[in-house]
Amino acid sequence: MNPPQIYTERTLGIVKPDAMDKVVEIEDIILRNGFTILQKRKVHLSPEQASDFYVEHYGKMFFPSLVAYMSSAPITVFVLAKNKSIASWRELIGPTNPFKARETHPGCLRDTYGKDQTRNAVHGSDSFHSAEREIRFMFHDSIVEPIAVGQATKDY
Ligand code: RTP
Ligand code: MG
Repeated sequence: MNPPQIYTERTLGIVKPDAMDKVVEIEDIILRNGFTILQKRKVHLSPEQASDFYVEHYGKMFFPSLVAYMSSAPITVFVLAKNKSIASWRELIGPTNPFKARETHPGCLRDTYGKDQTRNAVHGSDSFHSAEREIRFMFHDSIVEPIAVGQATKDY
């Protein structure tokens, strides 16, 4: 008889360029909040890859600055697992705008590490569908042998 299989929800977390100097601190917060880190990778996206990743925002006013920012320097991407990880990670990172986050979710990651509306320190998938797409995008859908997107500057 096969052992029962238990699935835990996965999500994609990113430490964005402006918060890369705090990645160790942020990883510690991730673990203290009960997430398991299934995969981790440091990558430097090209502008084309950053555009593809954030394609849902194509045409919006902030799209060019978002793409320039996300391709400006390396980022660290995490596959995180936890019960209801998608909502739980979004709760931990807080609202998009760090100034708003400061008022409504004091102590959230964007309050603590965000600089402004673009440079807001962290990313979190917003649904099951985007989590699976984003994990595939960053890790080529392989849980064992992640394939870096763009220029991998370091493997962990
Ligand atoms: P993310 O996708 O990065 O987790 O952020 P989010 O869901 O909270 O916000 P979203 O609407 O998906 O926006 C994606 C990223 O675009 C930048 N942004 N800039 N008005 C602006 O200047 C503006 N609005 C959004 C942020 O970096 C945001 O996280
Ligand atoms: Mg989003």
